[in-house]
Amino acid sequence: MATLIKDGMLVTAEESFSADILVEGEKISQIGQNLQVAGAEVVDATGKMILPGGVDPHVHLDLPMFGTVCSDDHYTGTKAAAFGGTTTIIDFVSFDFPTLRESVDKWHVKAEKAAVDYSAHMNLTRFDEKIAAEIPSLRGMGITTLKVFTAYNGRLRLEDGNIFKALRFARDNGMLVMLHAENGDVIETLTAEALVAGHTTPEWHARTRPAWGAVESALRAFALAATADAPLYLVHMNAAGEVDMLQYARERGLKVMGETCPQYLFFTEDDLRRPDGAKWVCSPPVRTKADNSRLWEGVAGGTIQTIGTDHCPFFYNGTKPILYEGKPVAIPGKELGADDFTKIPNGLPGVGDRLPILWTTGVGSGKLSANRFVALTSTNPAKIFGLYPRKGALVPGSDADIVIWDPEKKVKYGVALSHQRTDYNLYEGWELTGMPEKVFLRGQCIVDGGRWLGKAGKGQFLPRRPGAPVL
Ligand code: DUC
Ligand code: ZN
Ligand code: ZN
Repeated sequence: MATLIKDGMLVTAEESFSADILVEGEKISQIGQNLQVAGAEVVDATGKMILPGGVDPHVHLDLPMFGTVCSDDHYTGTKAAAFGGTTTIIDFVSFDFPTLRESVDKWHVKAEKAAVDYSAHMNLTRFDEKIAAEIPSLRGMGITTLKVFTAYNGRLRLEDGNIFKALRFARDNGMLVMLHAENGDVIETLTAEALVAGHTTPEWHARTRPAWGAVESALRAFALAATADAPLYLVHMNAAGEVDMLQYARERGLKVMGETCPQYLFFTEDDLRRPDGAKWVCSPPVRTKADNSRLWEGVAGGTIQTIGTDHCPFFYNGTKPILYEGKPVAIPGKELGADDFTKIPNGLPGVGDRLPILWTTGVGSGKLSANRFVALTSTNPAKIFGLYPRKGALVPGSDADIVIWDPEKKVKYGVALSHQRTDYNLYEGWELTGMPEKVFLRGQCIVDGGRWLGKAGKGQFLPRRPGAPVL
């Protein structure tokens, strides 16, 4: 079965041009002017833009934490992704079993109900000789990225010496280390003091995780990467100083890259001080308007390469069911921390919001060109994570992951439109112009306006190539 998408404006990371796209089977087979194909189903895209499906490089699904679990699993989260124009997500494997292999195998069982294509990063949260010897085998499992943490003392954190060793293993195996940059020692001290002083409210989540910890930890890790001659990718950048450090390191030729997330572009500690401030609790925390502005400069100016979401949703009130696909669902969430900010599950919904929110606030406001928008949300993540040009591209031979984007569509956005399985949306009531109209996954239309045509299990695991480029 062939589909011919006619007269749309193709938007890639490099250019925009009017053309027709022919999809045969799961692939784009031709792009050109006035294509005529007998028997093809024709989709008229006049007045619409044609984007490569979004690639979200930072998503958490079905992740147990804080005695509960994040409220989207691999089906509900990928369905929400699709409604927002994202057709590939990269999740994280928790290193919860004795070996990397067992941890990956267990993750595969949970992930196989995904409705869009998916891959995973490995959380490297323990390190010894035996684990080091197993790292090269991850390549055979299609996993070429290792996330390390300088925070979460006694749980997820690796000491600097082990991060340095991990960087060298990654270098020797064409893999990429990703860094969660915060200062675990400072957080431990400030949190203990805050609790003794009787501070319970969400704003203390941010006050005990200061921006300087992110800044010094980022620079420390860049120095380790330079010494190891290895690439490094800084996840969820949230502080102006991180952008400064990334720029400083890149200007000196270091192989370092960065990602931010929409929440760090819009929200501040003031949101944590609202009566419903727990909705904004995530780690690292949202910071100040000056941080928002510097991060915007970073994404617009090229210092930052990608925008992911760090999607890790919880209910605001997990005692009150919502209807999801006609059935009541309630999952314990932010209310767990009503009396203690350290018990608020730290994560936010966002996988479906990313493209609609960034289109209006970035492209609509003139901060980003449509091409830069595609680079940040699709092409660059596909390149950095070894999926390009199968993903992130509109060229013959690419997977036909295509978003027909209506740049004129106006909506009042919020929980009713977002499809994430939770009871709130950070962008409630925002007026947006520009939304996905149809979304294709490998040639199949899975979202058509408000209609869901996708299915659990239709997503494919994407093994990723080692040796991906540093952008
Ligand atoms: N880091 C993440 O990337 N996501 C959730 C929490 C965290 O610490
Ligand atoms: Zn993190
Ligand atoms: Zn994350």
